[in-house]
Amino acid sequence: MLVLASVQTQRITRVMRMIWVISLFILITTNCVFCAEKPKVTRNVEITADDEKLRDPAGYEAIKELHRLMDDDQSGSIDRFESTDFLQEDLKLTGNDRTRRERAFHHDDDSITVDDMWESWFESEERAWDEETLSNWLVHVVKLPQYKKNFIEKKVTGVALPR
Ligand SMILES: [Ca+2]
Repeated sequence: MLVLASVQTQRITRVMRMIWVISLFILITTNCVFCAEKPKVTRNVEITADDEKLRDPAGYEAIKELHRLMDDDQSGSIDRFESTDFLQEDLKLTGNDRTRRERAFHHDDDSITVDDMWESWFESEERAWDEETLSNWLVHVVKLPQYKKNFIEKKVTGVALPR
């Protein structure tokens, strides 16, 4: 009687194991077939200026420092008087060139905060410059061709400009 029960238990265990293996096989093959038919999903993730502060902390700190240099009274924003002063005294710009840059800097905003500056920089074409575009600017606009080789070797792109 005991032997019969033992044989029956072994049979049940074998059947259970077989059911488990078949279930596992079906699960794996079903998933594989499902995966093979599923197109690869590409997610379009939009990076905001706020996100980029965390991704490029050195760039954000550099913009903060530039803002601090222009914000003479350290009020937290650059007014038109401060930007004019910066363009005239520090950059030695006068006439139409100064007026054009002042308009481009302020647009309709009389007081530019750090985040305003950061957002402008984040959205600028220059920030997206690749190594070649940046080195061309260095040679033809800044007139420092002697540094082109260093910039290319260090793979400097537009993102690094304010640093
Ligand atoms: Ca100020």
